Amino acid sequence: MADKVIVLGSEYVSSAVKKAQYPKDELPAVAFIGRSNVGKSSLINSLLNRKNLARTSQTPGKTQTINFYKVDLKIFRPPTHPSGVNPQAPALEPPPEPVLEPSPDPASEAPRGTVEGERRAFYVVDLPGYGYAKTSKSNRTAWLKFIDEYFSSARNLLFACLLVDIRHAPMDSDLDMFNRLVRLGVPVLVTATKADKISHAAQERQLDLIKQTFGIAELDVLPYSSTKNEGRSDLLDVIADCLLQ
Ligand SMILES: Nc1nc2c(ncn2[C@@H]2O[C@H](COP(=O)(O)OP(=O)(O)OP(=O)(O)O)[C@@H](O)[C@H]2O)c(=O)[nH]1
Ligand SMILES: [Mg+2]
Repeated sequence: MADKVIVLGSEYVSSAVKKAQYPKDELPAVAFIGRSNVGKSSLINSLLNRKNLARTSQTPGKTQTINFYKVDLKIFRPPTHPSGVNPQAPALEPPPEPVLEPSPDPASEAPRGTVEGERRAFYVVDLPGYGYAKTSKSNRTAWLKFIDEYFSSARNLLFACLLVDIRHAPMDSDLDMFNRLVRLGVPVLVTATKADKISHAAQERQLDLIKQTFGIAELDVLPYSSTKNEGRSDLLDVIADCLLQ
């Protein structure tokens, strides 16, 4: 389990409309997928502590290409006892995370004290949304082919973050996408966006409804607010744990 995760930097790398345009290196990746306008690009900006790295819009269908962002993390683990057990050692405090805008100078991030962080790089992949009402049927078919191509050929994909709006039950298109990912063997983390738009009590109710609709009682659904950065450290922890495995 990661103790603290710091985003050292992030940069746009490339956009793709076909496989030949995907980055050629072997870096691990986390892909973000969900209905148009659900908040994928906003969540990516929040996660990476950037205002405008991924382009957001009130008009659905903003993201039309597969966009790759390279991210550098520093991951701090709790100190482990040489015997392998982890006794109640006094906690070594990792440094607080600074506000990064734009990407900070990594040198200024050097941890203080004796805690050594591990650096890991990975891709954040912003995928175009589905369920956009104004899209034609042929566009939809092309979109599905495009997305299937990505998920069936993506190498080193850690997991897909499937975003649903916390205010609504997942729709058929969300269930289709979930099942598609499961069939392709892609691990899925369901994330409920725009959590700031409802009260904490309503969030609990909606999280239950989302689990029920996906039909998996033990499904972990992570609430997220991009405007308040809520859920950010949980999501960074999940990514860091996958990267360290
Ligand atoms: N209040 C609130 N608004 C949000 C949040 N996340 C996104 N929004 C708003 O929802 C709208 C859509 O956000 P985007 O991040 O562009 O959504 P997207 O899923 O990338 O959309 P497409 O690229 O069109 O598929 C924008 O107006 C955002 O400001 C959130 O956590 N809280
Ligand atoms: Mg987008």
